Amino acid sequence: MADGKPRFKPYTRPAGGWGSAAATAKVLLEQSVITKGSRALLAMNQPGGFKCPSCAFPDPHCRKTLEFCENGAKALAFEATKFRVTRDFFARHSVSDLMQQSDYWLEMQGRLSEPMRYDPATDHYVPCDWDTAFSIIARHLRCLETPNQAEFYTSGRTSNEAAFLYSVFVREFGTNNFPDCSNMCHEPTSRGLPHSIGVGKGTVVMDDFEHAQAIFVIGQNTGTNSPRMMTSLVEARRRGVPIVVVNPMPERALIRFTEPQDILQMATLGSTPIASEFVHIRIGGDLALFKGMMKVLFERAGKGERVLDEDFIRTHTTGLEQVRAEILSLQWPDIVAASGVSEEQIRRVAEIYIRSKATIICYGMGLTQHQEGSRLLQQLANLLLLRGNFGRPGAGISPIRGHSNVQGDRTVGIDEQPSDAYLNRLRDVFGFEPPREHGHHTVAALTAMENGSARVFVGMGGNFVRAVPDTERAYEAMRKLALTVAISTKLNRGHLVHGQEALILPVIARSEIIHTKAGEQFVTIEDSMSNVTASRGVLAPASPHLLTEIEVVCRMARATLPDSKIPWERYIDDYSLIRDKIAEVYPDIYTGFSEKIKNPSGFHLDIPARRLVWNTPNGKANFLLFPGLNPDTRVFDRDMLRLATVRSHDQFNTTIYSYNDRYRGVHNDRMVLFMNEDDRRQRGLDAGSRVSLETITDDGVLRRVDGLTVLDYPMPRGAVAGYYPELNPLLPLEYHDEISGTPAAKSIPVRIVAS
Ligand SMILES: Nc1nc2c(c(=O)[nH]1)N[C@H]1C(S)=C(S)[C@@H](COP(=O)(O)OP(=O)(O)OC[C@H]3O[C@@H](n4cnc5c(=O)[nH]c(N)nc54)[C@H](O)[C@@H]3O)O[C@H]1N2
Ligand SMILES: Nc1nc2c(c(=O)[nH]1)N[C@H]1C(S)=C(S)[C@@H](COP(=O)(O)OP(=O)(O)OC[C@H]3O[C@@H](n4cnc5c(=O)[nH]c(N)nc54)[C@H](O)[C@@H]3O)O[C@H]1N2
Ligand SMILES: [Mo]
Repeated sequence: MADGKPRFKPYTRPAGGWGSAAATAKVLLEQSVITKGSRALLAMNQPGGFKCPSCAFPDPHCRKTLEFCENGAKALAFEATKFRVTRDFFARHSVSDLMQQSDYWLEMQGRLSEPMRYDPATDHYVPCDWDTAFSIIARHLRCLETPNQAEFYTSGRTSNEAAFLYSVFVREFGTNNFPDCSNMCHEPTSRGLPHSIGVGKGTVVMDDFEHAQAIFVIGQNTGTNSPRMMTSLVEARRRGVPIVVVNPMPERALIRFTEPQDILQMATLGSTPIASEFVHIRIGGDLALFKGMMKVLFERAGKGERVLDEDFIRTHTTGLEQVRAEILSLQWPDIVAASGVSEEQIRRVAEIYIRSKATIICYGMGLTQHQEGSRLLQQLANLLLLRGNFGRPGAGISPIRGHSNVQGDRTVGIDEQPSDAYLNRLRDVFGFEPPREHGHHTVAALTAMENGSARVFVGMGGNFVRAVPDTERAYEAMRKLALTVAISTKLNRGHLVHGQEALILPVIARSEIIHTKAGEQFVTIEDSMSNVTASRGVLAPASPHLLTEIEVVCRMARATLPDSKIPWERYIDDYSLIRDKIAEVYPDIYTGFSEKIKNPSGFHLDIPARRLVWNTPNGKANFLLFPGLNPDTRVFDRDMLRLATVRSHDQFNTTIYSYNDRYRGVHNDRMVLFMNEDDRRQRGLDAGSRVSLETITDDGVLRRVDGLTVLDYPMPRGAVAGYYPELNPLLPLEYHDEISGTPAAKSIPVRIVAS
């Protein structure tokens, strides 16, 4: 538990600044990595160094000596920590004992240091040498009735090289079951945008931020989750570029920010206002906002104003008329009610959009994690297409990805719905016939585990049971498995909720040196803007017993597929051989990989939409129809509130660094419910009272979380927020986007019940 009394005090200063510097120093001290940590910090995101293990935002131009970022430093400190989870630790604590501990406590125990196997006789993890571990995996995988009984999860810290080999191994083994953290994250981007613009990635690069005339930041807590992006926003604001922030929570860093890189600002305690326009949207109200903006454009175009880019629309797009008709049929009172935003403000925001000749729209989980997340994003694409905001400097769509290599992993084959063209190349390059049947994403994998058709789960990083919806069901599903394998760096709940047999396989982390028989190796990652860069660790590995992720994959492959013709052993030592294979399988984007990666600032993977080439079936960018104003299924209940589950400033996904959320004024507590004061009064509740939340569903299952403290917070009416993963028990597995499978973690229908 938190070691202090819960305290709630609104935070009124700018975000960033000295508070950030102090927090960084504190965390380095706590994890006892002051000198080692500072040395590593100097190498982070520098040419020749390693890539920050935290978020996927690109480095701002590689030009600063110390790219300061509080949350990057935290991610590093917790990776470089001096604490270790040893065999003695597991001997002291049974798994049932560990299950009683909090996620925070588990994380604080430090780095995993040797492979372990679960012993059901004693309920303890016991040491297990690597060869035994691989033979256990092989035994289980080889006795399955079909390879589709195994699920191979990936979390987005895994390098391109490791993820690529993992995807080759799993396909040679015979399945496309690739549940991925991306399935809970930016999958609506990957699945929704290709129908619109022919590519499921962003079309913006760093330079575009310097040419943009307006920037939208939608559903994203930038100062906490992609802090390096703040530098671009500060610079844009100083140039007078309007920034429109759309969020149900007035996130502090998006209101006012002190740039820790700016010595003058730091010295004078100055700060920059960020949002020139803050749109206090209802949860899920974005669809109505986008449509309202489009309505303004269509209405004004109808009066003869040149607010649409007619040339662009004529040359590059189809489908405008049906979209125009739908939008013009919508009534303003409905748009205002659904968005929670006044017509006046929607017109003002539309005006900002119209005046800008180059607009970037950035977005995060506030848009993707809805029941119709993919179609919601297609409407965002419509909005951009109307003014031709593609293929010109300073314009485009910019999904801000989560994990540092989540985009790269998908590019190199972590995909449960691979195309035939890709599978053919894989066959030609590696000489085996890959499975053609599409596999499971995260929700489907969980369903298969639940109904007993899945028998083995392998997790390449991550913390599956804690990240997925319906926590109780997920625990039960996991416990039905014959074998669970966790390839990890830190202890987490996923090691404790396990199958009949279970393995923990500890690996070398991003910040650590990889030394093989062929000498020192580096890996590569792809950031949110499709730049591929090298990452070379600088710290000694946390333990001599760790393997690289690559070696784990290769030895798992060799043990499972003894007759495989693929030279797995060679890839263990020489990563350039892996890159050569990546280049062969993806000639369009990766030709010359080994040469190009010598450039210290890496290289950009082609995004056809940037060149106005549309990889859609009709070769055009498409205006797509999504009738209505609500991206979430309607459940009717008089007392319904929409719950967004969000990250605090002191966590990385399921990893909890502390119980504080500085910018939201929360200290020593994570069981809180951010709520509008009038919603609270209407329910006869006192501020600070304890309540329970129940999910509104029609499946007859009671989903309930107790012990939440109500905080008065500037939320829109009808919207509440609380923390992930504590509130995941409230999120039904079935509440997900049909197109992408992404759970609607930002819009859970709930009601408050007395505690
Ligand atoms: N330090 C740190 N960095 C991280 C992570 C971390 O946990 N810690 N996680 C990484 C990962 S995997 C990811 S995906 C990203 C996540 O980064 P973000 O996308 O910033 O993630 P969240 O904190 O989940 O919430 C996003 C925002 O959505 C808003 N929101 C909620 N509902 C709605 C809505 O209906 N409409 C709109 N417009 N906004 C809404 C919330 O108020 C919140 O500000 O960050 C990555 N970086
Ligand atoms: N309710 C709700 N649920 C959500 C979300 C939400 O906003 N709300 N967000 C969703 C999102 S966006 C995401 S991306 C998922 C995140 O889901 P995951 O990616 O599965 O979760 P993480 O917490 O990032 O995983 C942390 C674990 O990864 C391991 N790890 C760390 N670094 C490495 C490494 O270098 N190699 C290996 N092999 N292992 C490593 C450590 O053991 C650590 O405990 O959660 C999703 N779930
Ligand atoms: Mo994510």
